[in-house]
Amino acid sequence: GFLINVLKNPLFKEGKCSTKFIDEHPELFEIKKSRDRGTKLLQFIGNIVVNDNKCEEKPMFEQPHKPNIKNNIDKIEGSKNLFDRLGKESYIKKIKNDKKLLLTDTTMRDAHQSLLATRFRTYDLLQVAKPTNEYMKDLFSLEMWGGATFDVAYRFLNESPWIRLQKLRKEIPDIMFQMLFRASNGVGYTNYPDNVIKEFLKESARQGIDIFRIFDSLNWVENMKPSIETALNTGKIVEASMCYTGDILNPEKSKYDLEYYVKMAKELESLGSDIICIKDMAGLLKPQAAYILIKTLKENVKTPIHLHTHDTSGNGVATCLMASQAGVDIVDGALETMAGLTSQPSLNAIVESLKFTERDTNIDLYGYREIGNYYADLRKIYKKFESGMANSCSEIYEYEIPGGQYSNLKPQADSLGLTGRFEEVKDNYKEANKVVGDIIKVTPSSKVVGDLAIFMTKNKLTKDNIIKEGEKLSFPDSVVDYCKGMIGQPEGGIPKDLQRVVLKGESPIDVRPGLLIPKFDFVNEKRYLDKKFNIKSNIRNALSYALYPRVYEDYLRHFQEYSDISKLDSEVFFHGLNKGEECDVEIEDGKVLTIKLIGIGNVKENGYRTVVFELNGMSRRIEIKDNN
Ligand code: 3PY
Ligand code: ZN
Repeated sequence: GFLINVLKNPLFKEGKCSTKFIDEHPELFEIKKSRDRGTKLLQFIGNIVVNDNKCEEKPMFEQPHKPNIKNNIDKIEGSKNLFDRLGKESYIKKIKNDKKLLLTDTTMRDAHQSLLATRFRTYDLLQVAKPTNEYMKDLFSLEMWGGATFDVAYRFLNESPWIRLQKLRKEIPDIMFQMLFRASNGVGYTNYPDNVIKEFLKESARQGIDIFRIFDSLNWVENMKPSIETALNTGKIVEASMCYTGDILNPEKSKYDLEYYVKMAKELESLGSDIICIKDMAGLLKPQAAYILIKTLKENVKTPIHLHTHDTSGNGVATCLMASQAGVDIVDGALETMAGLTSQPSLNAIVESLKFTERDTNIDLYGYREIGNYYADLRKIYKKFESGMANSCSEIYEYEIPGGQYSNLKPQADSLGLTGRFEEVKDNYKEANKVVGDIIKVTPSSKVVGDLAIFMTKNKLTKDNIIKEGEKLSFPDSVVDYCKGMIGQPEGGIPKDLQRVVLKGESPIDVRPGLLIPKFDFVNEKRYLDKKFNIKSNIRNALSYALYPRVYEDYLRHFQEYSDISKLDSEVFFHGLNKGEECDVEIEDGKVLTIKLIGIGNVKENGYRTVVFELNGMSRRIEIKDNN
């Protein structure tokens, strides 16, 4: 195509073509470029058709509901406009004085992280970004970034989380954006160099994050300090978090009692945190406990309090309502079609419950339902990522497994040869928690307990024999890291006898790991990426590489091989095409490729199949290796 276009070009025919010809006519390159992109997309789709669908019919889906936009939407000021207009201090004061309960919607982050293995693609979030901006202006914030979304975007969706942030920011200018940040673990699973953590926070603020929810997986405040300080320096809102575990009502669970949380909240306040968050990642905060905890915190700290919980037990809405009664300032919920089970409690239910009370949110649910209907349809396309959990589960109080991990632990156990032994793994999770010293369990400390539980199940270890039997065994990496002090220091310290059998002579650290990890060399690492991938890296490329070197290189390679697949709609992205079916792909503004699957050939001797497509009406044959 490219050559033919050049040859057919009248200037070329007249012999006026020199090497300059192409310089002056970049559109010819455009044709080549888009043809290349077309071929790459056909490769990508062909691969799904042959290898994922095994040449069989895929299910068909309806177009997700398009939210209806009324033209008489109340013109209220969005939280971001308000924050920008008032400045931080007055804005925080206003939150405190507000009678109404404020809400954060987690649909774009924790809800799909908890229900659909974090798989929502930017493409789908953008489809409802404008209605979200119009209808959900009265929210305190949208939690839409951070946590596992950063990793999953690159690793499984082959798209850039930075571009997600930029695009959503453009479409949703009026509502504050909130992210979840794992302090020195960033948006990863391990301690990173201090300079990576700092640059990450600064760049996230520049790209549009307004609120940083910062937690440490062991509630070790020392490990949170650099993040809190850097985030405060960006001028954005900092929500330092206390992860909730145990049960303040249960006298037998005395390690994490009311006093523990009050002390921690005061410490976080003294570090300058604008808001204190109670991060109940496993949904362990029972309604009455929420009332007592919030009432007591309100008597002891001046900052607003933001509650995050999960609905795993089915008590989520009740917990939010009791918290509201005790004076909590903000709670998290998810749109009802993405709420419940291991996700957040239903925002719609909370709004309805508070109508005609003194904490009435004054939210008109019409638009929320319109957007919710979109997600209900969308969720069908993502069905293969549902955990299969069909009902709420009050046994979570016993196991203390965080929402995201709960739905993941079974497949993880299955994949490690423990199919049918999930009950044992769960019991061992409880025992493993005792072995490591009854710790806070949230990414990444929850992995330590989960890995140890699986290890105990496989090796028939119990709490009572693990120290003796453990002498001969090498423990999972996460457990070794924990014992070394590389995840930080838990309340009460790491049990000494465990440390001894796990480390086998190696000495642990007791300082903040960030003090020992060498700085990341941004200049050199950028140079490396530029050379290897023929790109021009900016700070965001470098940060992604710093956090996930292997995953990020794989992403760049995938991009080179298949081009920008974030432009495909999710039905095609996850399920490919059926014979005779076509799709449009807008590869850039106004430039649309129409792709139609015509037929799939038999496997040839070389193991390949010829897949025939039409690309903008022209027949194209693509060779796809059949891996089945
Ligand atoms: C995360 O760290 O991703 C979490 O959601 C923890 O609860
Ligand atoms: Zn959560």
